[in-house]
Amino acid sequence: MKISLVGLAGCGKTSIYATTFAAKSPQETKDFAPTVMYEVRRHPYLGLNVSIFDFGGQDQYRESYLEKPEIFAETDVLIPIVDLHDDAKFEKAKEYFLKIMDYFEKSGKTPKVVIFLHKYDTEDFPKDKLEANLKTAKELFEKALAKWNPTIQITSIYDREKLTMILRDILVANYESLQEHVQNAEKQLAEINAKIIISDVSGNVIVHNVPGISAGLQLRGDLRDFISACNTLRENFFMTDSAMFHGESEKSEKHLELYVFKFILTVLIMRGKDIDVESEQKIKTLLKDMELFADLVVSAHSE
Ligand SMILES: Nc1nc2c(ncn2[C@@H]2O[C@H](COP(=O)(O)OP(=O)(O)O)[C@@H](O)[C@H]2O)c(=O)[nH]1
Ligand SMILES: [Mg+2]
Repeated sequence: MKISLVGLAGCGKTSIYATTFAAKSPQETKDFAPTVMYEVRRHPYLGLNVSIFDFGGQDQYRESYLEKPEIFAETDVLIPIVDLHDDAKFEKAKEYFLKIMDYFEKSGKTPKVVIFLHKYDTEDFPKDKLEANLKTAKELFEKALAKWNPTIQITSIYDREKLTMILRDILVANYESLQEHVQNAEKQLAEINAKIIISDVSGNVIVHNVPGISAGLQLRGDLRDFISACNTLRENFFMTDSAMFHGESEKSEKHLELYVFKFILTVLIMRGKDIDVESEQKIKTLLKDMELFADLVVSAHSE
């Protein structure tokens, strides 16, 4: 799967990548150096190889991509990024996006387009100006790219939870019918009286109900290591596709269960000794659904 981030210099491409995929904090992006030419980062997600192309936005590089637009080829999802703090460049950004779309049209294969109206925050920026720019940008870019049925998202690295969920949905949408399971799980998790984290075996969080457990898509290091170790044992010791691990504290006050489904998906449950019957039942339903989810991911891979 190839995701291409495009936009003028300084619009926030590298920051979006860094705060979601690479566990960097929004503050750390402040002194990023401009991306030279383009950078490709590979990131496994649900057993799929995702390549994120970050196209440097300075004038000379933009020119060179447009001269050799083949580097955009095979893009599955194009994310044009608009800097809402810089309305003077809206027109220039529009021209650039249209030139890229022109290439896709000529190549006969257009990607899915998700426009990010980005920097929707008042970090060193006045609120009224921000709202005015949002309105202008929405109309301008929606109209300019209408032909390709874009989805529009309003984003900021300072609302990282939201940005992460938007990217997760883009990644999951690649597998048909998975979206529904993710939404289901989200609903179920809100109703269960236990801490639950659903992630892939590489520690990319898909859904959770534990505040502060992840930095963007990346699960906290200790839990990521635990999952990785269990997954290795599943493979080398149990030699099965799926396995379950159970731990508890000395006086059984706290319980921890890890389920690995189909060498791809994991469900980590942290709960107290006594859990209500209703939650118990909901956990069972959730596990069944996640088992099915894992099957769907595996079959999507073999297609
Ligand atoms: N206020 C605000 N600043 C951002 C946001 N995203 C990126 N930036 C800042 O914009 C500047 C340029 O970001 P960078 O990711 O290097 O832009 P790129 O040239 O498109 O890769 C950095 O100082 C970032 O901290 C955002 O959502 N809100
Ligand atoms: Mg950059």
